[in-house]
Order: sequence, then C-alpha cells, then structure tokens
Amino acid sequence: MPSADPLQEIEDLREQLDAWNHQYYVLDDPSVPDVEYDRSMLRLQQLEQQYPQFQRPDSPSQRVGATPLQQFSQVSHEVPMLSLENAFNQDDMLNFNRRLLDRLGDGAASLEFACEPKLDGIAVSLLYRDGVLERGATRGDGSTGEDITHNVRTIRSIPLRLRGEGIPHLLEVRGEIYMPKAGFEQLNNRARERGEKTFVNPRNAAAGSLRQLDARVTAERPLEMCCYSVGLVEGGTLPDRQASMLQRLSEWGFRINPESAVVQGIEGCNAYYDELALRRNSLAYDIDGIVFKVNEFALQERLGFVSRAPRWAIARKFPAQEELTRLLDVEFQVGRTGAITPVARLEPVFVGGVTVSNATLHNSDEIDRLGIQIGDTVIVRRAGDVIPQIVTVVLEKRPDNTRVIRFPTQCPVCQSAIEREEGEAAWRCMGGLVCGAQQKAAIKHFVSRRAMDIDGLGDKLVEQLVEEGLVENVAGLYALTKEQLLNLERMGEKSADNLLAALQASKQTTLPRFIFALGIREVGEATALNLARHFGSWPELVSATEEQLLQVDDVGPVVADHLRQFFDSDASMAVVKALQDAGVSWPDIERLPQRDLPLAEQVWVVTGKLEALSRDEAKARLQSLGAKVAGSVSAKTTCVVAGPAAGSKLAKANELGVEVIDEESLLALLATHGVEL
Ligand code: JCF
Repeated sequence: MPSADPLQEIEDLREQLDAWNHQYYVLDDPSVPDVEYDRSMLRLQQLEQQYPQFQRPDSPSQRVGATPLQQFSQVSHEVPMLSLENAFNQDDMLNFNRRLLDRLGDGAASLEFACEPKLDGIAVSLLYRDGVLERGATRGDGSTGEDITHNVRTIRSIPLRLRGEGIPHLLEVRGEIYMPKAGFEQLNNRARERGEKTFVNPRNAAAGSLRQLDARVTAERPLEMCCYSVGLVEGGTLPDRQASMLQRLSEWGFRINPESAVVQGIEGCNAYYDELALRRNSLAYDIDGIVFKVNEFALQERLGFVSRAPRWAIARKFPAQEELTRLLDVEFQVGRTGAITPVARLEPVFVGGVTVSNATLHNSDEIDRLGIQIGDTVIVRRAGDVIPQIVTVVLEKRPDNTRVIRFPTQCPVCQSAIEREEGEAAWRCMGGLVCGAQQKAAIKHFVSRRAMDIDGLGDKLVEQLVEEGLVENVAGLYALTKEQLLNLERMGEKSADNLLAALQASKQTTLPRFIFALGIREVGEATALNLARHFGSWPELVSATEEQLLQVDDVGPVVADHLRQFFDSDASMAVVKALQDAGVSWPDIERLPQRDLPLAEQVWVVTGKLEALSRDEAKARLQSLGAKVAGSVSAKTTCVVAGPAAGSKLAKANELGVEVIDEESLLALLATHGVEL
C-alpha cells in the first residue's frame, strides 16, 4: 500500500509502537492485542525497507538483532560503577547508621532512606545522547566493562529513545538486567526438552544471555532491566533525591522497581527488610537482599566513598538460598508404587533458613544430567518451603577419590526385577505386594488420616508388623489378634485394645476414603472423590470401561489405565474382597452432575503453605464445588489461592493479573457453599 507521506507514516508508527512497548514492558500494562502490535510493526518494517533513507537505529523495528559481532570491545566508565558494602544482620545496619550520623555530625537523629530490592542480575550502564540509546556496557571491574549495545537493544524494557521533557544532552543510566523466574523456568524447560544444557539459576542465565556475540540469541531470552542510578550527566539537571531521581527516570521511559520506597531512619529500613523478606519468594524475580541509600544527594556528596563503595549506601543480604556442600552417599528408597528414588545424603549445611542433610535426586536421568559422583562438591538450593534440590556439581572441586553412583539393577529391598516403562523417568520394583518396602508404604498410606484414619498405627508399628510377618497387605490388619499384638515389643494391654478398637471403628468408612486408601497409582484424594461422585458405588466403578473412566473430571488416559490395571488384577481384587469380608463397608453416594456446581468451568491453582487445610485437601474441596484444579498458572486460571511462602506460581499470577486470594478467603468461600473442612 503506497503512502501519501511515507516519512510521516513511519514516524507515527514508531511513536505508536514505542508507546505500546512502554505500556507493555515498562508499565506492565498492555494496551493493545498482540495482532494489532504485530500488524503495525510489519507495516513499519515494510516502509523502512522501501525507504531505506528513513531507517534509524532508535526505531522500534531495530530490536531483533543483526549480524553477529566478532568480539566484544571494551568500554571505560568515566564515572566508576560502584559496588555496595554488605550488611548481614541488624548490628551491621546499626553500625552503618551510627557511622552516617557521626560523619554528618549535625545532630540529625534520623535520616531518610531510599530502599529497593537488590536484584540478582548483571549491572549495566546505558548511555543516551540527546535521548537516543548510544551504548550499553557491562559493569566489568567497575572502571572497564564490555560493550553489549547490540544485546541491550533487544531488551524491550530498555527504551531506544527517551520520552518526556528535560532530557540531558548526555545521560548515563545504570541498573540491573535480570531474568524473571517464570521466563527462566520456561527457558530451562525448553532446553531440557531439546536435551541441551540448562542454566543453574536466573542470574547465570541472564549473564549467559548478555555474553552473546549474536544478538539474535539474546533477543529470544526473557530479559528485563530495572534502573537504579545515574552515572555521567551533561547538559541537564536531575532532582535532588534518589527517590525523585527514580521518579524522573520512570517519566523518561525507564523501568524502575515498583517496590522502591522511602523510609524514615534505621527502624524504617528494618521494617522494609522484614516485609520484603516475607514476600521474597513470591516476587517475579530473584533478589538477594535490600539496598538502602541515603535519599538526599547533598548528604550523599558529603559522605563520599571508601575505595570502591559509597559510604551512603549498604546492601543488607538475605540468608543464602544456595550453599556449597558435599555428597556423602546416595541411598535408594522404594516408594508405595515401587518407584525407586535416589536420595542424596549431604554433609549438613545451613541453607534457606534450615539445616539440610538430604536432597532428592529424583531419578536416574537426574543423576546422569548432573554428572554427579559420591564425594563431589555440590550446590544445594532451598527456596521457601520447596524441598532442597541439588542444582549442580562444582567440577573444579572434584577430588581424586570420587565414586560413581551405581543405580541398582534389582530392587534394593526385595531383590525383584526393576523396570522402566516407556516414557517414564522412574525405575520401579516389579515385586508389587511381595516387596517389603511396598507393603509397608501401602499400609502406611491405608491407615493415614486422610485415608482410613486408623489411630495408633504409626510408621514404626507398621514396619514392625510387616517385618514380623504378621501383616502382608492392608486386609491383614483386620485379622490381627490381641495376642499377636501383645507379643510385639513395647506393646501394652491398653495400646493393643485401643488399636483393635480403632481398627474396628475404621470399618465404617466412605467410598471416597476407601478408593483413596487403596493407593492406586496417581489416584489422590481429589481423584478418589471425583470417582466416587461419578460412579456412586464400588461395583459401578469396578465395572467401568476405560472410556467411562475418562469421563470423570481429572481422569486422563494414564490414571484410567492405572485404575483398570488395579481392577483387573486378581491379587488387588482379592485384597478388596478380604477387606469387605472383614466388614469394611460404606454407603453408596449420590451421583452429582458436574456442570451444575457453583465453580463449574473455573480453573483454580493452590500454592504456598496453608494452615487449616493441606493443599490436597483444599484441592479436593474446590473440586467438590466443580472447579478444575491445575498445577500451574496460565491465562486460563480463574483464581489462585496463595498461602505464605508461595513462590513462582504466585509471581506468575501477579504477572498475568490473575485473581489471588488467601486461605481465609478460601475458607469463607467454602463456608458459603456449605463445604465442610
Ligand atoms: O539491584 C541491585 N543489584 C543494585 C545494585 C541496586 C542498587 O541500587 C545499586 C546497586 C549497585 C550500586 N546501587 C549502587 C550504587
């Protein structure tokens, strides 16, 4: 389509695209559908190709990355890029405050501080000449860095040209380039699917993405930038405080951290720190502390510097979430369904607020992926209430005498053959009900509170019963006699009576509990409830075809297959019959049509620690109201229930603008619909 005035159209398109870009990437507030954006971008690219004389480096079309560089060139920072002194506790903060007040010495009782999260990324400098991005550079050693202009241009939250009034002739803005946690996980998932190397953490991923000679690679990486200070300024002025300076930067189009705030005195700093420490894991990005700066520039100037760090700022670090330790040994545990899980025994290390001495290694693929050996030094990570993970092996620290981890070739408990199904990560013991480990785990599950709820049958006692050969499967529990119990070590008359009474009482149960208690693979409490609801009675369930099973909410081909295998197994059905013969029974329940339920068609996600309910219990109750409960947050999510220490799912919800409620609101909602806890 020819244009009457191509230059005018090009300029209009650039202005429009810049504005949309700013709304989307800087303000987190998208204003047009993607197709509209793409259409305008395509038109701009066509016009720029047609009229090369109008091409400009600050056009929004110039973000995709051009021909790769041969090498990085060096950049010297005219104003050195400083590092920050660290504080590790309140005492360090009090000393910092005392030094400030002593040095300023004018009787000031308390200072004003600008605070912000300390992003765990890469410090960079951006130079703008007459409002146009001219150069981007890494911090390097503070005086010399590398020119990464080609790469920073691809980051959408970095303006190619500035907006607004009073922009200095030369302006150097500094900040942190980082990778949000959600983007990091996606990037690693994609790498894993392709069998490529993954990044250890978001910081390394950001660093690796900026170290690319080919900007087309960087352009594909989910990087963002938050700005926090200025370096060189010529031909213009800035406000007289850190906080108002940030405000001005944001007016010119830079992204600044939305958590930044101004507080009074060191008490204010401590309160800010405590509050963010609680929310640390639910932020969309990794932070390793809080930066506090004397707000007033005039005071900053009076305070000056010591070597490479300003006297007027400090970084209070959070406790580390990653630590080095040593792999002492690997043990192989056999689970309820026979899955063999390698567990790392570690030299105890304090990380993420607790002492960690075990970490799961998941499966044999994970051992291969890590290339880990016994005796290796490893990085352990524990963030929030997530179970500790081994992130990587530090190969430089590998001693000469490491031992290769030998994955067992038969079940470590019953010596039966082990097998791995097509497409599955876990090796499984094929011993089934003859495997002592599976017997114990199945019985522990059967008696647990959410299943048959048999009081007085703790883990130790279950192990004893199996080891003494008194019980082989769950039906055997109901054949136990008082005499047998009294022969056990540490079993008194009273405990034996109580246990027999509890067993007797458990016989009167409900269909959902019974289905759940059987421990069929992948059939959790919520699925058991759905199955009971759908079929109403045990005979209906057992005779259901695979197709009929697939009709049930939450049941996919894998679960349907496990169910059919269980119902088709003579051994399993013999145990069920023995249970029924022993008197285990339940009333049939009313079959409920899903679509009439109050939360029908809704998708919920439950994350973080809940108080009154476990996450599985919350899930089962939401499903009883017709909601689908998903494991990850997406644009389709209706609502997220987030307890304290919620992590990346909460961050993702915030990023997507999905509604988030706390446990209290969930309980209120359940109560409204008459759901019992
Ligand atoms: O977020 C950061 N990593 C961060 C680093 C924030 C700041 O306000 C900084 C910084 C390094 C130096 N300020 C200075 C002066």
